[in-house]
Amino acid sequence: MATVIPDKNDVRVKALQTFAKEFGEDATVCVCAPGRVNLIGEHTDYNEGFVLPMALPMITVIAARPNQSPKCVLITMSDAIGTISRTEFDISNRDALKPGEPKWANYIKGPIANFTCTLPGFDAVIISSVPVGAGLSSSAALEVATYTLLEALSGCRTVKLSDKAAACQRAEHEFAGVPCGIMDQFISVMGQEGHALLLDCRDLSTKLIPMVQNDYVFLITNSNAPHKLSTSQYTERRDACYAAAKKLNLKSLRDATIKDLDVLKAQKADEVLIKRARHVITEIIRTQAAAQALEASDFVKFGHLMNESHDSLQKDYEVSSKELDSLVSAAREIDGVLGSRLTGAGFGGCTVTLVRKGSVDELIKNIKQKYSGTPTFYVATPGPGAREMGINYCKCTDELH
Ligand code: NG1
Repeated sequence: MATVIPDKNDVRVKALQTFAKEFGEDATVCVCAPGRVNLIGEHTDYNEGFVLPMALPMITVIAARPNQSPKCVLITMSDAIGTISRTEFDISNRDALKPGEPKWANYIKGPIANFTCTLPGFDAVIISSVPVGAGLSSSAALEVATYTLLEALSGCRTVKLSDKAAACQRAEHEFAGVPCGIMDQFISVMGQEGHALLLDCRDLSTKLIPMVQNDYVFLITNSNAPHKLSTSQYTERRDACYAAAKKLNLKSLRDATIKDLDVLKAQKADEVLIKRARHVITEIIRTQAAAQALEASDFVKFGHLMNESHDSLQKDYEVSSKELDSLVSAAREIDGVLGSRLTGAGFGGCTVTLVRKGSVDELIKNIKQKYSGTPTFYVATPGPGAREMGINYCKCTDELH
């Protein structure tokens, strides 16, 4: 059986209740932002290519209240162990904000430093149902939830949603030290219930693709294997792409075609560089084809493209791991599975599998038998992007409703 994703209202009520308990008064604002799963289009966002993610029903919720001080007082509760962590910092001079300890607070400091309107000091409680370090964008969910909170507290709402995503991406670059593309923050801001989103990372144009009722679902499998060396390996991959584009005299690999691989070979470019470029060039083509297949409900084609994507990430981009490969091969053994691939940066984290609804239990059983670790499973349904939530809840009992 797949893990039951915590109900969004339960996460909201828990954040509001924890706020009242810890700060002795009620929160006046409550916001949330979702994690995401990328269906196809991996390591293409920082190459100005296409990506096809969807927002998840797993969310990060922040309950808050202005505190008439220049301070930001933050409390986060880790769902897994139920422990509370608290920190505070001064926001009267936001230019002076710097990343530091605890690390989780950097994902809040970053958006604060990148927010341009006047802000009051505030108390806040953060609770999340997005698994951390699983390639489901828990960091983007926290950055975008924070930015949404700042908009609500200041009344200064960003007109262009892509500007909001870009500010949160800058926060990730500057305060988490990860030179990521725009995908995670963008889908966390722009996700729409019942839809995947084709995003052109060059001009940030989008196309919503309805996930109509059908016989198939996307199953996310968390390997629960830690990311190893992911930031340095990520930077290395990104730099190889930039170097390949430079050799081809192109602004980015988005402008490259398959024929350019021969140009690189003729230039006697490093074999590794050619492999990295081949992944990106073919993945951009695959992602556009996959979006068309999804629109046409051609799931067989979509699954085939997912398989090709994984194989390219494994052999050419070399970001898979033995855990991810083992999950993918166990999935592909099942009859009702149309395609399976790693999702996110790789080096650990999750896979995503397109499977007939009636075969989900058999798929989970087979993975549990073949995989040496302890995986967790989620059926992914597309949820909405960041938003304000209500602050009312029943206070008649301490229990959740
Ligand atoms: P995850 O899997 O969330 O670490 C990373 C990047 C994305 C994108 C994908 C690969 C971060 C925060 N995000 O995602 O921008 O490049 O890898 O497609 O590093």
